[in-house]
Amino acid sequence: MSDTAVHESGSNEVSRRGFVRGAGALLGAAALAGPIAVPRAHAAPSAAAIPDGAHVPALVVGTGYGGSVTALRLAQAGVDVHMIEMGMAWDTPGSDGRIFAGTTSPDSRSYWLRTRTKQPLSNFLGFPIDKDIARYTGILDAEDFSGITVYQGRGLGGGSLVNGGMAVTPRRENFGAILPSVNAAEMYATYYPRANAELGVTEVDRTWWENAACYQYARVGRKHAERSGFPFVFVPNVYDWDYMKQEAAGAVPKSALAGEVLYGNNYGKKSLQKTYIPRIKATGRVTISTLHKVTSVRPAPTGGYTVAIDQIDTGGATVAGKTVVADRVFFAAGSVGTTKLLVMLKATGALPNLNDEVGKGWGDNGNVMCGRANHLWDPTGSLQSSMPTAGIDNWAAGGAFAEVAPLPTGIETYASFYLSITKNPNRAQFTWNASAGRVDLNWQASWKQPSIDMAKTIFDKINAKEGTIYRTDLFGVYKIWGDHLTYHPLGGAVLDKATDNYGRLRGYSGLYVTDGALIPGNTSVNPFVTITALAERNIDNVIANDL
Ligand code: FAE
Repeated sequence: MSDTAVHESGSNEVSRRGFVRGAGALLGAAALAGPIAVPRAHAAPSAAAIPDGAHVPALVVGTGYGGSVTALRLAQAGVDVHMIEMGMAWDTPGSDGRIFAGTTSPDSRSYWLRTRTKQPLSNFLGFPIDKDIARYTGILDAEDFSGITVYQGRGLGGGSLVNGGMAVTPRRENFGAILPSVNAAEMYATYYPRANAELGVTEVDRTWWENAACYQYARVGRKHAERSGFPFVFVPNVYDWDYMKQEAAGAVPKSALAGEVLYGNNYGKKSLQKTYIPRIKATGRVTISTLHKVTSVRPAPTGGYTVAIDQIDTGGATVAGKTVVADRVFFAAGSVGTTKLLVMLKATGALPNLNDEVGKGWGDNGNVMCGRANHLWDPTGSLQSSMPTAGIDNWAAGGAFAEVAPLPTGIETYASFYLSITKNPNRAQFTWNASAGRVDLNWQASWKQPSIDMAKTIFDKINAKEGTIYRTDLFGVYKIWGDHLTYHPLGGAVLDKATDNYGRLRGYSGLYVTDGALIPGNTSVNPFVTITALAERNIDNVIANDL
């Protein structure tokens, strides 16, 4: 056996052993037992939960990016607003002293009304790592449709509670394909800068990054990208870098450096709970009802809209039904939440005048994941910050932008891991399934193939150059691609189609869409900065013309 062959098979063997240990770390002791004891976050009822029979000037459904922008600007314009959020407030520690569960030790706080975890990275060495948990209104929803699982944040702050904080403004030359009816000059001069400032977006200190142990995986990613001739780009994030430096120095409790992300960050990440939401509360004009779910919106006989709301408990059971009247309703329940509501309301006769574009134009932002097995001499580090800082940009040539992602197992895995955003052309439609009483999505599992092909334009080349191979143990038994999911649902009530060019729903005055449902399926990069900037643009127009 040649030297090289020894190294190559050695590398894989060490990797395999590493992953066995990693699986143990991820599984923890709880994997051996049944559902674990539950250090639940305390779920006090909202201090100012909306009363049955209330009449409000503006009701915002959902508290993610679109909803938070909308509530803040309406309140600043002098409008009283009520925000309705189906998830929890996430403001009170559980019995373990922490608000959020760790990534490697998921518990009931981690999943929305599931009795078993559904981890995006489901396997190690082919072994499934999911485990039983108690059913609870946890933070991450893995919502299953026939061909795809859509991950979404649940709670005050929506997706900002669970996301990786990557705050990326698309390249200007790509904007025309993302939102063709929107004035790009205005977005890049006014609304992207406004969104970035409000969200607290900054770039990592590159001098620190070059030597930080927790970004060794990213430096390996850079080396491999550059050796294959791909542009490696730093991307901004909303994490507090000074806090991360203190984590690395051991001076403060660890969050990103403890691998926290999917189930919430206890420290350091500037989610909406640290940016828009305190500003919303400071206006004194906004009340927020958590553990409240909007189930219906229909024209009220006296003008405005009758909104039906279920108040739920932490087991998901309805404890009270409320009916309120709102002069205006802003749908900000996320691409899936908003579209499901609108499709159901049109089909069941509550809002029959919505147009036929409702439900159409849904995409997965071309998400696909993969890992590569590195050589022994290319360790990616046992300490990995959960906040990505960089990506490989092959959008123009190959239709893929690959985030160099962490694999924060706490052990050396010799693996490089990537979440690619690709120019996947497929778009799905939501429809009402009357017999089942639910909204279906017609996404097909095979529609991910273009994404895989585009991601391969990067990783086949890197593997050939480095003499490395794909990991096959992360998503099943001998399965290379994480092609069963998306983190980035977009579309379903597309701007200038289901709505006018500013999010006013066609067919009804006083109804608006303000979230990711407006964006037709792809943003070429991670989406929340674009969702925020578009919401800022639209609400400016609504305040100027409708109020
Ligand atoms: P969203 O933030 O989903 O907020 C909708 C809210 O409405 C949620 O809080 C729901 O609980 C609530 N809701 C839904 N239905 C109802 C109802 N009927 N009644 C009351 N409330 C309701 O919407 N994006 C990036 O740009 N960078 C990243 O690094 C990144 N990483 C991600 C990692 C993960 C694991 C996930 C899941 C997502 C990630 N994203 C990332 C995507 C990003 O979080 C997402 O695009 C935005 O959160 C979508 O914002 P919206 O305002 O559309």
